[in-house]
Amino acid sequence: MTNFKRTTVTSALPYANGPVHIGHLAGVYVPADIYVRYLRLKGEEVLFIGGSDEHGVPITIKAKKEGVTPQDIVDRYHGIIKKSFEDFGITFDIYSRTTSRTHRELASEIFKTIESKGGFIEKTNEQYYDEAAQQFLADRYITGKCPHCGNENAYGDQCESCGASLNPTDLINPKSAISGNVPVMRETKHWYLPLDQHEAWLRKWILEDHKEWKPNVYGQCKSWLDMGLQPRAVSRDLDWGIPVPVPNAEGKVLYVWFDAPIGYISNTKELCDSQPEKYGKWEKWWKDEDTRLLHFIGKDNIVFHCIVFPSVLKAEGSYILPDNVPANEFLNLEGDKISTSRNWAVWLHEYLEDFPGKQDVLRYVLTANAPETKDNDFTWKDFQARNNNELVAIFGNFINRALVLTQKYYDGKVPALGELTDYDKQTLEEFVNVKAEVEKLLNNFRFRDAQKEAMTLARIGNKYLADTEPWKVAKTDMDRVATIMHLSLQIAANLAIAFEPFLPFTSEKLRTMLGMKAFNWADLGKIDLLTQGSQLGTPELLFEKIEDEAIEAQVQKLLNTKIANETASYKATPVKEKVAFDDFMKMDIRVGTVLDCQKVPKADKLLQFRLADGLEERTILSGIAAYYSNPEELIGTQVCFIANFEPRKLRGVMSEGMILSAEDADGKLVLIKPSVKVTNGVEVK
Ligand code: B3M
Ligand code: ZN
Repeated sequence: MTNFKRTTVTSALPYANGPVHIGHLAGVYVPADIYVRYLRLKGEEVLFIGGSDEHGVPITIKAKKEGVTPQDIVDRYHGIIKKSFEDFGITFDIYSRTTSRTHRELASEIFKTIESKGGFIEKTNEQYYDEAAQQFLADRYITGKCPHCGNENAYGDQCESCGASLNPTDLINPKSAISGNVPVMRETKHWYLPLDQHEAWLRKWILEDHKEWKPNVYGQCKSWLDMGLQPRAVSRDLDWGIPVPVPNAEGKVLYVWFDAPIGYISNTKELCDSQPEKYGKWEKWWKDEDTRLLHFIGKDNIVFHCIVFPSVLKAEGSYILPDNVPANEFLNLEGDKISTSRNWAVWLHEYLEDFPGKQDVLRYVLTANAPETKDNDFTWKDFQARNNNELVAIFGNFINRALVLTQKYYDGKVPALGELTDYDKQTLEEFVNVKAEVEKLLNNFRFRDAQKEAMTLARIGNKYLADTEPWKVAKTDMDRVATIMHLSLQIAANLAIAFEPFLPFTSEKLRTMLGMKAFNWADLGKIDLLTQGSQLGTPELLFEKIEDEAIEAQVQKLLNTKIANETASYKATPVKEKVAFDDFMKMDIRVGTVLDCQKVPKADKLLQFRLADGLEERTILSGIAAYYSNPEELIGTQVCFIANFEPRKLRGVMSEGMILSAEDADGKLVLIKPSVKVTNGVEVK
């Protein structure tokens, strides 16, 4: 859409069953916030809608685990999440929740409208029911054996061991997670949105009319559409959610993915109803053809925002459809998928405890590494490098020099602009292009490149000072210094504007330090932002170096998480009966070097070792062949063995001892080796 009057920006409503982490910020909230700040700076009419998604099964499961109510859970996390967003400068116009009355009413109303227009089909089918608990079981509430990998604790929707997505009826020996009983099949009725009936217009709308959508979004939609759409149930048998608002629907609630996106609308309504003079009627943000609707989401939500929700809106009949859905891929953490259940994450509230005041550093790094076109990795090393080499060494260094030199030579007053040299003109030319480039990138939701481009302003400034060397010129030509400092300060003022969307806290500090009043996007690129003679504030460092220790502490924290996870998933066997010291000393354990190692013919478990044992050589057979597919590779390594083990004949070969290995949690055997090379034949004590 090119001619629009206003923009409604939504960002995915996070589930209120845990705090938010860097993956959320990088994928959804920082890009949405950058975009909204940019539009506001341009003076456009824009609304930024957020909120918590407070229904759904994961919340009831968490509540059950903790022995509290679902309401307790969502109250707790709604507060934590809201605060994290505020702390990171995510400027929602409203951050509300899907348990609000406005939302319950609006979601019910939309359901009823669609229902009255015949937009749903009702179907009865059989589902698992727990007779003891007297309730139907959500997929997550049924566990059993995975038909693919044999994992005994697979869920009715997915096996977390092999990743297979499942139906509850696929499980072998299904059990109710509530009572532990074997569930029975019982008939139940549900409302379905017949997506198959929407397929034709969706195909045209997305595949023909929205070819400009990001390739990852367009591609996912296309593959869904090409597979053919099926009716989707929009109700569930559950006691947490919005009751299905029609007669004969006892015990049924709206499916969380039906009500959650409507939360965008309800939150808009809540805002507009409370401040009509400021925001106008809510309908103008959702029903006016001149309004452009944008959904910022992560890639796992694409189908719901591009196919399901638009079909709901279309079936209702009075709403606009999204103009674009700039979804991102995923951010990984130190090479591993971020996971709430495995605590593999950098939590926003914890980050701020460890790096107080450094919101912008994280915003910067997450944008510089944004998973815009493919999954990306966050590492603490990269975080440190970007802070130290880019924010400190380029941005911060330039600003600091510009301000400190102005302080030194001109008492902190903006000096007069004299005649421009060719080099000045050349610098200004480079600098003027930046605005158009940043804009073009922002308009195409390419935040990562946009920030990089904005950063060239700082590079230009830094280079300008390094090349013109005002501290040397000051010895001979103060008029020239005035011009250099004047231009540098104008570049600094431009940085405050260009970075407002990306690094709002820094931009604000810089604005104050430069004594600038409010500014807008149209000012970007100008070199008369500061007037001659105006007084600057006190120079302060914008960024500070992050030391190795701080980074090592973060890496260590993650390592501890890994160890804790491994310990939690492995139950060590009980310790055996005590042995006396003398008994232990009877064991003669020594170190030897592998001289040769081969598979024993016709014995698929055994490896035959030839060891240098410090005295002569000996042969030992060991049942570890399954774990070392290239036995030759063991030649030259040192192992530990029991030297006085009664020799025994295996497969016709005399085995003189026993090689020690550890049995890992998954049953795999690994050889025990000394941590550094030692002399063959030394004892292990
Ligand atoms: N709560 C899933 C998520 O947090 C879901 C998004 C709803 S957007 C309307 O990723
Ligand atoms: Zn499995």
